Amino acid sequence: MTDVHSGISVRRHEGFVAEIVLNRPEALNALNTAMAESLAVATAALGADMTVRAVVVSATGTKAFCAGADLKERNAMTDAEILRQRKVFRAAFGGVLGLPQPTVAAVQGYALGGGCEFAMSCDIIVADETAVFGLPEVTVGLVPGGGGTQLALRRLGAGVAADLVLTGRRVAIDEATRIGLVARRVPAGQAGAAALEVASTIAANSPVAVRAAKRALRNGWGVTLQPALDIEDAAWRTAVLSADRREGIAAFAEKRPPRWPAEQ
Ligand code: CO8
Repeated sequence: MTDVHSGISVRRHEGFVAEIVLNRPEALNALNTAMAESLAVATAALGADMTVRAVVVSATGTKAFCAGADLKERNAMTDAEILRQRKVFRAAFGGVLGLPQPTVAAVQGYALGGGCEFAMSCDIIVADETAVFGLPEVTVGLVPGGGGTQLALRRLGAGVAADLVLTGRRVAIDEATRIGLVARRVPAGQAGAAALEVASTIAANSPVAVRAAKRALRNGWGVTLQPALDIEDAAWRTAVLSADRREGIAAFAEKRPPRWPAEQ
């Protein structure tokens, strides 16, 4: 099943996986206001849907995952219009970042500016050998505003983040993998399939445990060790007291695959 919105589509796959597809290949999937509105609406719906256990963010075309904000649209905008657009963009980036389900980006070609920020808003980045990442905002008089400075800082460390954000240079797949931006590198043309496979693996796990684990990973970011361990403890308690834990351990003991209570 596919829902089509302006500039994006949302597909439902077997096994509790949904896929958001950036769908403006003629502009290298550059993000315009209509697409951002669609993303905000789509992510709100997916986030509330308990039948979705993992979300892939992918893009149409081979040349680009997303070339960032639509600079042509912005070129014609007044300052007031850009500030109005900002709210919509924040809702779109915040929508992806805030999904309670694990998210997997499938990157091929350029992931620049907002495109790189979209990828970094996902929990796991799968990229093929054609992938090129970069935060070139300072080269066009901007600062990354889709979470880029803060996500790069947290994902990659202060030194690497400063290098990428302040130079605006592009990073090809070898370096992107080495600095830990890309979790899984796959041959050209296979990012989408590989990301769906990762999402399916996640979606087959305990839904309660996966969501709690994601909360621990996210909420512990940037927190000092002791309070971070308390965040982990809260997630552990959620899982251990759940029907999923009883079923998971019973299935292990009985040497059979688990049937999570939500599926029964
Ligand atoms: N916006 C609009 N159109 C674009 C964009 C873009 N960002 N990027 C590419 N396109 C269009 C081109 O204009 C071209 O269209 P046309 O044929 O009609 O002229 C088509 O896509 C193909 O692009 P190119 O001909 O340029 O293809 P090349 O292979 O020569 O180059 C590049 C590909 C390197 C990706 C090049 O297009 C490029 O540098 N694009 C701009 C990349 C960039 O600077 N992105 C950062 C933008 S700033 C940003 O993203 C801030 C995000 C803030 C988010 C805030 C949230 C709150």
